[in-house]
Amino acid sequence: MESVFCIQSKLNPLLLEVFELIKNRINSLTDLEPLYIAPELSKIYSNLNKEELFIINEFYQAKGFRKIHLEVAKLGKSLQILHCVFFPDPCYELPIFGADLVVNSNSISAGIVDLSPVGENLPDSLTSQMRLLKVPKFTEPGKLPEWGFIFSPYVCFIRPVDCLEEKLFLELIDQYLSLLLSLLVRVRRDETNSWDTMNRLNYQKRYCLNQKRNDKTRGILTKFFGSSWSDEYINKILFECSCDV
Ligand code: BLA
Repeated sequence: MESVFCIQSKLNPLLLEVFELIKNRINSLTDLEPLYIAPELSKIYSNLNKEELFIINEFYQAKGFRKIHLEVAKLGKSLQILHCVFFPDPCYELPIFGADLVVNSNSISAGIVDLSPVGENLPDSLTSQMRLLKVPKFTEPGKLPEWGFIFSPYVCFIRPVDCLEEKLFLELIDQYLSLLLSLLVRVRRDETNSWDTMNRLNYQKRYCLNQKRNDKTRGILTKFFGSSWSDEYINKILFECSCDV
């Protein structure tokens, strides 16, 4: 079976480190279970005109999370992507963890990580912890696109300029995951049909709708797979949110 381990020699070391780090966090979750995903969408591979394309998707469910998606993609010679979203179970007041790492010609062209709110603001206890984090001053911050209002004030969007900044970015991802998982231990579960639960689910839908406006993701997928495949992939795999609680 093709897995990240079989192709790791072809992947950027930072991307692999981020993958390992997130995977370890996922494995620490309570009641972890893999979620079914159609085989033609879990491992996508093609080798056209020496352009090697693969996408490996993993989906899980765990206490506090209705869906965790971890994806590694290599699209042609120069582009590699790590994409990860922890969609919370809306019964819990937990933010959405999202991370995107784009490797272009073996250097990181963009790194984005956030704990995004599922209400007007992040929970107060989380905000006070995030304020205490020593977020490094990266040399090249990115400018968020218009749909970026879905992110929290603590979103980190950068192009790391050297190994030190790459390491610092990796550590930040781990710190955000650590805060998320420590919050999970403290929050109580609300009723499925409570107003708070419904409201948080609506914010998840809004998050997905706006992520779908990312023309860079759509553009890259369309270039390699065509527009109807790309639309279906974005709607069904990356940012599907038709869920009932
Ligand atoms: C940017 N996303 C990008 C870029 C590419 C992709 C090529 C431009 C990088 C650059 O400027 O050098 C491509 N990302 C992908 C592809 C997939 C992917 C093909 O995940 C999946 C197969 N995107 C997310 C998540 C977040 C996110 C979870 O999927 C945030 C938590 C953010 N990506 C994000 C943002 C940008 C980006 C904010 C910058 C967009 C812009 O500058 O307009």
